[in-house]
Amino acid sequence: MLYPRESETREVKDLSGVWEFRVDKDNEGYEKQWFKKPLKDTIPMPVPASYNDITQDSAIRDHIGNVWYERNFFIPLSWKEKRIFLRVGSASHKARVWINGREAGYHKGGFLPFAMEVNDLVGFGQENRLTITVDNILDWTDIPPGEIKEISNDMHPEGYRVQEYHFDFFNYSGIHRPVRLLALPENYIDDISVVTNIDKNSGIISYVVQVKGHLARISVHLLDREGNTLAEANELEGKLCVSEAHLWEPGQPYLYILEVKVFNGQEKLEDSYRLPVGIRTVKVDGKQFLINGKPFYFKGFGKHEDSDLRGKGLDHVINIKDLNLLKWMGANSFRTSHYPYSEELMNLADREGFVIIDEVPAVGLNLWGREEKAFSPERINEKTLEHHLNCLRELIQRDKNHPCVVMWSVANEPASYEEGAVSYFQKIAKEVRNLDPTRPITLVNSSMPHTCQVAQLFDVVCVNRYYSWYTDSGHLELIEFQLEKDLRDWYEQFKKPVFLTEYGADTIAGFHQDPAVMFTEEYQCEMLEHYHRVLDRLDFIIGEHVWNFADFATKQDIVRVVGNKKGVFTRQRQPKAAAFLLKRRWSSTKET
Ligand code: GCB
Repeated sequence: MLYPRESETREVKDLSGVWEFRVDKDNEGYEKQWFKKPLKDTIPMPVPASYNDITQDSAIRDHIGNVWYERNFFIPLSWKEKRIFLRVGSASHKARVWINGREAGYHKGGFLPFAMEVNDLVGFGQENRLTITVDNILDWTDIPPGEIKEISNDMHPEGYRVQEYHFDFFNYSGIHRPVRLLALPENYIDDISVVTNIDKNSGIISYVVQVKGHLARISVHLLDREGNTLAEANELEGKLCVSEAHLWEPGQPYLYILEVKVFNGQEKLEDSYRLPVGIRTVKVDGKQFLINGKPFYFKGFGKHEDSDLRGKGLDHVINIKDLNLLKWMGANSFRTSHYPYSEELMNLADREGFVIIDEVPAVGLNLWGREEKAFSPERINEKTLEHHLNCLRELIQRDKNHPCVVMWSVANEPASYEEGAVSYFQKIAKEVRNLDPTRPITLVNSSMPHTCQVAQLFDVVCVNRYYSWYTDSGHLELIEFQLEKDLRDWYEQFKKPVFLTEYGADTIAGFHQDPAVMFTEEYQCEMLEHYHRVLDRLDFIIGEHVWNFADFATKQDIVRVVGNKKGVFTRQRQPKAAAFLLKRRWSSTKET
């Protein structure tokens, strides 16, 4: 389903606001059918937001299992002839939806939207009750995966359980993105796909429209920013050509509008949808990553959706501030590490000209030093693969039309050295290429070139490296020798462009020492300088993404000091010294 946009034929009602909320601490809600009657004993909870940091109760912050959200709504009488959908932007990680006590739908996967048609469940001229149960438990059938550990009663009189997971961010939970009601016409535009190409000075837009129901006629217009029609067509599928096209360029984006209208037999307008379209091409060629035929060098960060109080909840203030900070530093790109970000952010990136590596939530597919294998029937198995493939399908369906997305990342740091990873990622790579033959694909690696079994399946070698941090801690002087050898080995072995997708140091803002020691602002700066000297010597490097843009929350751990502090900005988005170093570097190098 297309992103909810209003038009003369479509209405969108945003249900964001204060909802009723109850934690199901004894896991009894389903059995006691809490969905049948208005929820009792509730507290107010904002939507969208993670619920974890909103109250003063650590049991809510650390809750494992179901929570219940509820609110009432009206359906306008004017929607009588409409098809009514409920669309949830994201709920982490599994959600069951009830309307007036009847089940409306279920979705698994915490970072992608889902929608359901609800005409049969809602009433007109009455208040309707919407209940959403959100479950944050992760097991090996999920991405990201997790494990529930039951701790026996020799550790606690009643025993207790913990949610384990092998990824480095707090398992924020709840309804993270807007919940919306949509009113669509009986016969409506269900999907649009565009692929763009460039031929000399002309832009070519190949499009396919899918309509639900009947239609007598379709009109497709390509509009420029001023609303002038530049090209038009009357088929469900076709090509539009713009001469002297304005391209969507990193930092200089131009967005056209593809205006699609469908009419019935009486020439009455049934539905219309306006899709922003950027004309651009992407390609990997030898040692280079080309955007619009020109070599592009990625400068930026691995990020997180993470901020004080909101956790992973959509926040326009944070999103726009972050993009402004990226611009201020001369960054041109980021990776949606380690899960798909909100559609609202993707729309902003299109508009502001940021280049994105779009990642599925396949993080933590690794047991880090444990003897057992991660890719094995008891852990990452056929069921995980099925869900992983499904997330990729949903992600590509959601983001295929965004010019900002130039590459799909199918996983972050899986156990790619295990034999079992090979057939797993063969299936993943095959499916992604099948779904989108137009974009390069990658897998972000922490393995070494001689141990990785899967890099040959992908177009770009992405590697995360922590020399002088997790290895040889404190030894800045070893970085250059080790990193250079490592990166050269990757290139020699796979003959593909290499991208340093993570490098960084935990840095507590305000800690200083000279000569530098770990955790000080001086150390973060010096470390980056060593890495940069190597990157500048190698012609097969296509990008540098510092880890991380801002400090972020993690689970409590002896190696984390109130979260991961590798941010170049604090969690409140104030710069550490490294921000100025990166600003100098990125503002002075050429755009590509
Ligand atoms: C990594 C992971 C990232 C972590 C980072 C770190 O390799 O990809 O999720 O946060 O290291 O800081 O340890």
